[in-house]
Amino acid sequence: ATQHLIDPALIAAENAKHAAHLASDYAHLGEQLARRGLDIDAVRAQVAAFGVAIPSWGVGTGGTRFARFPGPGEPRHVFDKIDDCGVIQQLTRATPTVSLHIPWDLCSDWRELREAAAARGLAFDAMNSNTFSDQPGQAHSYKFGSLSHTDAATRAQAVEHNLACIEIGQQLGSKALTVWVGDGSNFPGQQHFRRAFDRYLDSARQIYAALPGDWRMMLEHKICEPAFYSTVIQDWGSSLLAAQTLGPKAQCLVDLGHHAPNVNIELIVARLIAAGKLAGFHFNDSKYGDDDLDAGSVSPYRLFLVFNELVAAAHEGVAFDPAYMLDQSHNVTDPIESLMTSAVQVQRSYAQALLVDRAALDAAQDANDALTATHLLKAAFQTDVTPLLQRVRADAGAAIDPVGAYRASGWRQRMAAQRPASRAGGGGIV
Ligand code: LRH
Ligand code: MN
Ligand code: MN
Repeated sequence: ATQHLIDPALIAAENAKHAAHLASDYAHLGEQLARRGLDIDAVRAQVAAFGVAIPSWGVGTGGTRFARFPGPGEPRHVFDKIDDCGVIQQLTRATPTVSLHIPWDLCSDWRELREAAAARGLAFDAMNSNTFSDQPGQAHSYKFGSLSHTDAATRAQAVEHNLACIEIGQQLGSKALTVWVGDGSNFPGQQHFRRAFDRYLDSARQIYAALPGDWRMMLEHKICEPAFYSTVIQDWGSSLLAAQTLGPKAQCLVDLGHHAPNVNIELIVARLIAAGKLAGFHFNDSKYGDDDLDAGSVSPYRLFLVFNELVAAAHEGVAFDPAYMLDQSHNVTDPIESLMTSAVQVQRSYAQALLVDRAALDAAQDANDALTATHLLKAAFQTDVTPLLQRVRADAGAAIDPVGAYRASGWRQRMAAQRPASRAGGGGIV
């Protein structure tokens, strides 16, 4: 049975305050969409079926290389993190899974964790390995790399860690391993580019060989950081090369913040879909680099354009199954509020993309009518789908206004009293 972390009566009372407005706003939006030949209830059903995974490391305060300012009531361990994720899921019903990071989320009883999560309506998405920071007592340092290290014993240790992550994931019902490595170099000449990539492939092959039959290996690229001159898997080109070399279970994961500013991410998404190699996403937003800001907080149109590619491919019958995850870090907001906001934003972008008139867009593209084509996208993006999202939540027993209900619930204050401040929290650098 589901354990309610937030009193359902409180959610119902909060929702009652908005119910009358929601009914008329939804009816009005339905009328607008009907005029455009769209059935609001059909769109609502698609949005209701959509979910995005919460990163376990997101429920703590992240911090930067310069400082971390812990917030009150931060999770002390993975069970606390699951509670916070459960709150996010209860209030949004848009986040049915959690993505764990090992060893940040190590615990002594995985069965107990799986049961605790299930009781909060949560299952486990991709496992994330960490060979980008050293753990206490570790035999070999990752200072100069992990899967691509020049030293064979260091590479073997990094491979071993990934195998351990797969094993944990199997106990949790996960079906994927996400591998991001910080390997690279800081100075021209420091690293032999081709040899480093070959060593990476050799290590990745060993991980790939240990994947259970129904698992995927998601290769996550990132332009830089911590290596600031060259990175081994720096972009989707290297990622795709690696995924193609490894085999069909290896695919490329797109973290939106892992590109140079102004890179056309939606085009990368289209290319990966066409290659059958789109693993999924880490959603976040950024102004400069891997800023890990809330999804759509800086460039909501870009997020919409990514979803436009996904919806177009699905509409055209392309078979693909991307994993949707958030990956963000919070320095100035309550992590639960930010994660709920991002989940709703991702849902919003998906809903907007469902409103694009595909037949009209095809016709405009074929006729080289650039203005009409771009207006068709804008028409969808500029539609305020808020009532539709609110209705999806209300129908699912979630909060019409998740942040409002969360604040009214006093969850953070309760946790501040129950969870004494500790050094735990964000989990480290993200
Ligand atoms: C790397 C990254 C990757 C890590 C996470 C903590 O910047 O995006 O996904 O696992 O941050
Ligand atoms: Mn990421
Ligand atoms: Mn990142």
